[in-house]
Amino acid sequence: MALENDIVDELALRLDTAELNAAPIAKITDDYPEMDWHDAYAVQDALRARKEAAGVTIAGLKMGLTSYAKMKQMGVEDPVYGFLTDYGRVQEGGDMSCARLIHPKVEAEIAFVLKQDLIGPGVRMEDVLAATDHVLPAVEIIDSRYENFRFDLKSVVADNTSAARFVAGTTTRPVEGLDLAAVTVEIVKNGEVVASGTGDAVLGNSAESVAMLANLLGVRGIPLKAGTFILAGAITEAIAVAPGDHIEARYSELGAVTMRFT
Ligand code: OOG
Ligand code: MG
Repeated sequence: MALENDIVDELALRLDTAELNAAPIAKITDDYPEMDWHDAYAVQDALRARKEAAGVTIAGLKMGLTSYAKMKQMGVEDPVYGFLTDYGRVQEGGDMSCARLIHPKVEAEIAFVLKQDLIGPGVRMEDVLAATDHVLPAVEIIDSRYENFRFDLKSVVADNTSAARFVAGTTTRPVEGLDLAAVTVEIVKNGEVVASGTGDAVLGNSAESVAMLANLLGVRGIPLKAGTFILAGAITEAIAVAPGDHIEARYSELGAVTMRFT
C-alpha cells in the first residue's frame, strides 16, 4: 500500500460526501497519483464501512467494466467490483428521483443469485452455473462521483465503481437450458431503441464475470456467499438519463425491466 490509513479514511469521507450531497469531485488519483490497487480497494472498503456504520445494509455485489462496450466507453481495460446498498434498490416499474444523483446513466445487465458459496481462486464459469439458483434481468443506474464521469481504474474502484441505484426484474429463471451468451437486450428510452447488445459481450458469458468476482474476492480471502445478489456487468454502453425519461430494458428469454426518472 502506498497510502496511510488516515488518507484512506479521508478519501472515503470525500467520496461519501460527494455522493450524499450529489456534488462531484476531481478524481482522487489527481491528489494521490502513487496510490495502488490495494489502496483503491481499501478506500472502497472504508467507504462501505462508513455506510454500514451509518445503518446502510449491503444489498449485493457488482462487477463493472466487464464488456468491451464499457471498456471502450470509459477508456479502461480491467474489470472491477463494488457493492450495492439497500437504499439503492428501486422497485421494478417504479419512479426514481434524480434529485440526489449527479449525472445518472443506465446499463442493462444480467443478475445472479447463488445457491452455493463460491470460493476463489480457481472458480470457473461451469462452477458458477452449477452454483446459480437463478438469474434475472436488472438495470444498474451508475453515477460517478467524479466530474464529467472522468476517471482511471483506481479512482473508479475507490468510488465503488460508480454504483448508485439498481432495479431488478420480477421474472427469475434457473440457468438450466438458458444460453446466457445468446440473450439479447435493447435499451428503449422514451420509446426509442438507444442501445442493444448480446450476453456474450460480458466476457463471453455473464457467468464468467461472476467467476472473476469469486476469484478477485478469493485473492483477498473473502467467499462469495450463497444468496448474494450479483450484477454481472453492463452488456451495452451506458445511456445518460434525466428527469422525465422512461427506460425499458427488453431482454430475450428474461423479460423486461422498466423505470421512470423524475
Ligand atoms: C464504472 C462502472 C461500470 C459496468 O457494468 O460496466 C459498470 C463506470 O462506467 O462508471 O457498472
Ligand atoms: Mg454496471
